[in-house]
Amino acid sequence: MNNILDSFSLKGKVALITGASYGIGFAIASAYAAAGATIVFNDIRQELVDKGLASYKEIGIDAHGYVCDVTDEAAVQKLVATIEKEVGVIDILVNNAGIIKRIPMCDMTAEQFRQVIDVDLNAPFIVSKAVIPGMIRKGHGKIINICSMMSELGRETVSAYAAAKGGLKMLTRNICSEYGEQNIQCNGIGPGYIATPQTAPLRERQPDGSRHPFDSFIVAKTPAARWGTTEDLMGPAVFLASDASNFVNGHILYVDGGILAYIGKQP
Ligand code: NAP
Ligand code: GCO
Repeated sequence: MNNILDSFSLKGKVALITGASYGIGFAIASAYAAAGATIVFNDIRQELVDKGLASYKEIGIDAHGYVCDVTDEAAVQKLVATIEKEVGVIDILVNNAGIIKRIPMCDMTAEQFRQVIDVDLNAPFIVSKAVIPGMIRKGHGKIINICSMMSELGRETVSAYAAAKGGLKMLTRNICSEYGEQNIQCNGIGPGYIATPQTAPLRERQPDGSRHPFDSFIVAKTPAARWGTTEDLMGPAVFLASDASNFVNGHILYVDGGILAYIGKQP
């Protein structure tokens, strides 16, 4: 048996991580680079791509960055063709780009609902559809969809986000079903509550200096009694992108500190 750690190597692989100028995508891309992959990322604005390129350079990663709105199918098709020409055929896709709107459902407009569905569910379909033909030509591929606690649970004010992330769980299972025979593994990562810009409003200190009630709530709901960090996601993401997971397909790997298993600490 060769060294089992070799099966976690991403050496020689091209990885596209969407929306990865910062946050969870940036952490996953950094982990992939450390495992040997060539990093490609996109973001919606040039200044964000430039910021991301500088951040990657700061940690010694020579990433390839492109401006692309993942909800724009023509732009995504063009992006993938450009990547294949300039970098190489994509071996690993992480559908990470995402937004959330925290609005009570009856106050949310249909347009606002559609915007969230567009980025968090339609876009993973669009990008996966653009990338899969290259993976089939190569004879292998890894697609990792960034799901959520809201792929399993609802909560007030996140109806669109929960609908999208629930749908993304089933899109993950369907890509597994449809392309498993072409040696494409499609899995999801379901992060718990992670300290990033997206959750900053849920953690900000109150005017009296006390913790945000939601901050205390999540700590009580998490056996690890803490928020997750983007670093907590790195190992699971490398596993799902590597040969070590070649017989793992259609699975949502929850990296949540145990939230889904726990009724929560008695107040
Ligand atoms: P974040 O800090 O808000 O970063 C999201 C990234 O996606 C940003 O770079 C954003 O760019 C980009 N993006 C948004 N819309 C885009 C579009 N149409 N085209 C291209 N890029 C776009 O979020 P995060 O916390 O890192 O979360 C990343 C993913 O993990 C999301 O799918 C999120 O739903 C999921 N997630 C997060 C948590 C958590 O607790 N943080 C937990 C579970 C799942 P802009 O800055 O221009 O918007
Ligand atoms: C919220 C949070 C969550 C996290 C994440 C949990 O408002 O409840 O933003 O949705 O982002 O998805 O897994």
